[in-house]
Amino acid sequence: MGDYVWMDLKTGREFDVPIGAVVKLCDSGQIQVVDDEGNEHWIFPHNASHIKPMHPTSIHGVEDMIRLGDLNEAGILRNLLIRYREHLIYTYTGSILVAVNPYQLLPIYSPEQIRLYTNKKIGEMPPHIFAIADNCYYNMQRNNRDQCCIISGESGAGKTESTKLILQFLAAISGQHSWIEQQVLEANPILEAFGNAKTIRNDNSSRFGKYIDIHFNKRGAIEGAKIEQYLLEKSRVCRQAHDERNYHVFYCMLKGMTPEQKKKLGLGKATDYNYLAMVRTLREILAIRPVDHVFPKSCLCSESISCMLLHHAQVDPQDVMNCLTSRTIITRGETVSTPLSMEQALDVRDAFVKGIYGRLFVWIVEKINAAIYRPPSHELQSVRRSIGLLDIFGFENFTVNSFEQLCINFANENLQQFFVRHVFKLEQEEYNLENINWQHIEFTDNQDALDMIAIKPMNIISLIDEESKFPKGTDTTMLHKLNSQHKLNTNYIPPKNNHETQFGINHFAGVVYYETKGFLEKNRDTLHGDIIQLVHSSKNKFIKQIFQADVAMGAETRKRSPTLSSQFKRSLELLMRTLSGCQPFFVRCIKPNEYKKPMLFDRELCVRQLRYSGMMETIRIRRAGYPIRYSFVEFVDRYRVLMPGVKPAYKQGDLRGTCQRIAEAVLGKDDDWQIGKTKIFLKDHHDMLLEIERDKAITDKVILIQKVVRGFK
Ligand code: AD9
Ligand code: MG
Repeated sequence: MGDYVWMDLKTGREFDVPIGAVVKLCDSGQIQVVDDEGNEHWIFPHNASHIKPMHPTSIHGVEDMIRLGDLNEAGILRNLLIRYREHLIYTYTGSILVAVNPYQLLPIYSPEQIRLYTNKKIGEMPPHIFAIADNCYYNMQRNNRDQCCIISGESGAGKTESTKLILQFLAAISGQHSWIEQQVLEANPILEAFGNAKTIRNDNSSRFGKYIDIHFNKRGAIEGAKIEQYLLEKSRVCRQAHDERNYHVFYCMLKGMTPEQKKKLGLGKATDYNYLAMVRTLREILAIRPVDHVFPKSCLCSESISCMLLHHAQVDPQDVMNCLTSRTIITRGETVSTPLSMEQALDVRDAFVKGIYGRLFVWIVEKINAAIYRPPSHELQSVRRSIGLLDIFGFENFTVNSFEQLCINFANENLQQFFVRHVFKLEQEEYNLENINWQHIEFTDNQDALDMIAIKPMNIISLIDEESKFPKGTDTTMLHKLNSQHKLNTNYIPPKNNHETQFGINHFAGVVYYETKGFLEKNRDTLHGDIIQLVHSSKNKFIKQIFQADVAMGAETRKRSPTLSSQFKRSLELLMRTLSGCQPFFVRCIKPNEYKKPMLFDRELCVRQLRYSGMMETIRIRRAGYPIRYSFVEFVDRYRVLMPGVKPAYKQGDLRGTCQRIAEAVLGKDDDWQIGKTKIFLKDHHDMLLEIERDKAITDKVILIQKVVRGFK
């Protein structure tokens, strides 16, 4: 009675795994159990195989999942569940942090908590995002290497909140309370106002990716930062899916400005604006607006955005009208103006608005960087170190997915590959190279999917790109090309018939179907020459400034300018290169339910995320593996203080032997560490023990020196 068991209901559903239960009653061979969700079950003798005893570590849970006795999905899931119920949202897998979104403010981020986590080894304190931040900082100084923290998880899982917490911690412990730290922290609300919006997945969804690189001087104080932004979702400015919203800034302005400020800017209330009131399609616009014969001019005119343009962009009203209702084409050296259809006119208007907003966002980030970034002086370059925090838009799979989702999911494939490469591939390669005892651990590799999307010749991105540059290319011809190239690839799902306009990709996090309508237009991302001309004629300095590059380019160069996907691909490649040069930390955010509710743990939703992120294999490799390694020189020089009489590495004849002697003396001969050809391989707890002993030894030495000095006096 009271024993804990695993109960496998054998439902056969893909994401259903055994659930924990406690035995309440045993009566004439029948057993009554209550499962973790409070449901009662009677188990009859013929079903006895459905229950199995639970390992003691699973009963109350463990802080580090590599200690789990039940190393299976059910064990991992229950561990997170029982901790979550006690508001213990953080759990380690070695040094990888798993964070389950609490959807409520927990009292665990106070200045007192920051103090408690400062200068501690991982494992000394309960798991926490602050411990990761502290370790990043400590490693940066100890190893004199740049660090990065890769925060992943699907939309709404808690990446942005985690990023802000790490930033808060670093700003606090860098200890200056300087103007620059303040500026770095205050950049966030501005970025979120312009780049975040409510989606069905997340009330504060980041619609752009960001990499914040925080720079530290040699004393470890923040001396500046630089923000790199990736691919803001511009289409949201004009159109939002049902139950979603435009960027926060619009509502903030309308709600937060004084009546005088609003009057000055000619602003009304949110419902006055189609762009904010979620009017989605032309048909819907027509449904609420009776079409009189002067459409589209009057419609466009009544659009607040056109009024705003006249008001703020300071352009000739007639020029605006011409620009939105007709198009100038040069044929055989003659300039001809052709009228636009209603639909085309609305598209031009939307393209202009997206063009303004996209450039405005880039300008804001540049402005922030101008305030927080200090270019390194030549001699400083070698001493400056940095911690980079990566917070990109999470994996997305909506009912309808478009070009934006393809880019977002492509970025997530890249991150997953970075994780796989770092945690599984490079790790095991090194064990083999160093010839230590090692049993290979299998893992799911998403390289094939990534190859198909963006790496191998004729990949999906390059085909979309090629078709975008081809003047006669359409979304349909693009889909044909994708099909003929990839229809046999297991990661590609072709349309079911000739009428269907969507294709699917088997991503590491699940299959996503992409609606191809509008793909090329979005990828080309060009503004018609008439619009650029209009901007050129503007008397508003700001508008002119943000379009400066476009005006300077000239029509022909503009046509050949890189597409969105090729720019994005390039910036992702640069990002991956930056990350590869750093020591990485990983934070895996888990979204516990789809309702943004506290204390609600949807087991199937969670197991799905744990499965695709490779958590099982991660625990396995972290448990069996040796995450800490030093070259013999590094090890001897760092820990010789623990063995009286050991000379510095450069004076050693047998470095390997000296390493072995130190490790045997401090860690014990039979403990699970190994010596390879050029390095010593350790577990996290070995590192902690060595560091604690080293701290003690150094402190003892300092005390001794002080005594001697005092003796002299
Ligand atoms: V997206 O890919 O940008 O759509 P994120 O960034 O993963 O997504 P975000 O950090 O914005 O998710 O978290 C979503 C919401 O969860 C937040 O607005 C908070 O309400 C909530 N959240 C996340 N983490 C925490 C936390 N540590 N404490 C309290 C949290 N609430
Ligand atoms: Mg976010």
